[in-house]
Amino acid sequence: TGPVVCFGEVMLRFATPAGRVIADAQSLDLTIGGAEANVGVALVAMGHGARFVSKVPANALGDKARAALAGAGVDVAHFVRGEGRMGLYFLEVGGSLRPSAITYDRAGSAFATAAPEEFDFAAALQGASLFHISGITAALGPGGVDLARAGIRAARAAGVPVSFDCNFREKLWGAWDSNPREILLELLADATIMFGNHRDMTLLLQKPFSGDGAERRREAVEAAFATFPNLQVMASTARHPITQTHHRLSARVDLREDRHQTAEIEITDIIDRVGSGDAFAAGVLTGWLEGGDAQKMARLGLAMNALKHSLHGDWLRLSREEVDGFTGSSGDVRR
Ligand code: KDG
Repeated sequence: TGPVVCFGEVMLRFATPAGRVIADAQSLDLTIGGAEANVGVALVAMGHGARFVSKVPANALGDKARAALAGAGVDVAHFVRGEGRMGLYFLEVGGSLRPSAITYDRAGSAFATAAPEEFDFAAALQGASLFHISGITAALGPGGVDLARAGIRAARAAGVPVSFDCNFREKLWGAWDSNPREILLELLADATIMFGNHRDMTLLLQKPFSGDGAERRREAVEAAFATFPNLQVMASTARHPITQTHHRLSARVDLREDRHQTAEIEITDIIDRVGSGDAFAAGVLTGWLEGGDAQKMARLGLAMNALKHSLHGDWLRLSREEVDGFTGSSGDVRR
């Protein structure tokens, strides 16, 4: 199979040491994030090709992000280097008593201010098996919406299926006069694979879909298939926090003619859950690329989602053996 083309903003991530608020931190751990980049890195770890299309500033920060992705095995030939600043995000690491918190410092980034014509989507999409994008790009502002539209249009023109992770980011949509529902409905019309949790579905379909209860999830899936005629795969996770560092997780993948809902698994001693949704997406896409059924996609997604909670940083770079071992060869995820 050809590479998955991931399109989005790559960011520098600065995390406080555990037990320190930003106000008191004297050092910050620097790693690389950005939802679509995270998906690319995890796909490569699972043995698939990923090509990342993005724009970074022509300076040491942009070069660092590009080099880190290249070091993880992602094809960065379609990175654009140019005007603008690097997008940053700061993670105040929580713990058993306090949630983690993200502060963005990304307005006016090289990516967010890029024009669609700066990207050679047609070249990047050559031989690709999938185009992966998320709602974060559109949430960046009207320019981001244009970028998302251009990428999806190019994928359609090239006959490459689109994977879309809704990835609702309230802080980003709330920073401008946006209509996320209208925009996401438009972008999702061309999606073959969709990732959407209960919050995304509530926004899109204007009905409350709480994560609880198989019945509600089934309704949300039915509504998604009815609303988006091109949709073939709908994937979601449900998370039930017990404490800040102990959650129960399950995954559900629906195809038009097949579905699988995993059992709930316990995630304890959570080290870092940022990027777990991206790891889930990469797991589902791995199953899809390998021609797997709903069960394989859901099990790989859940295993990678779960394993990401044990790792610092946004990225899941584990061996395929470890992920497959966690998934088990029959039944549901082994604990
Ligand atoms: O999914 C992880 C992302 O939230 C993180 O990398 C930052 O891309 C990011 C965003 O916009 O939230």
